Amino acid sequence: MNKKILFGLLALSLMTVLFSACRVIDANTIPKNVSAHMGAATFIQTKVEVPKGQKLDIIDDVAASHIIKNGTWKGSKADSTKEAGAPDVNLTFAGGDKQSVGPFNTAGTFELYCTIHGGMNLTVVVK
Ligand SMILES: [Cu+2]
Repeated sequence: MNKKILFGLLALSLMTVLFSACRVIDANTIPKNVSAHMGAATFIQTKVEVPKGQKLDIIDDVAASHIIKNGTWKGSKADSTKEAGAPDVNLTFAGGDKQSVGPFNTAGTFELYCTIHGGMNLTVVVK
């Protein structure tokens, strides 16, 4: 009988230690990446602001493929110029997926474009 009580007390103290080790973290205090959403053939918002040192989440909201690289569409011509200080971007999206770019460690304006869809540009302003 005493052994059972002792075991019970041990289990209780162990559980107390385990539970107190779990901290509740407010989700709002975790820094979130800025996100840019993509539709079938466009960026939903064509300009995003990213705080210096942070990453950018690119989210494909639909079942369309996209290949996102450094550069921009100038009319019907793709210009794959990568600005100084821009992170290397070469991401293939299959549809309904999310990938991160960066971190953007240099302040400035950086252009990203989709090689599949003409005119599909995103301007990233890093401050
Ligand atoms: Cu695209």
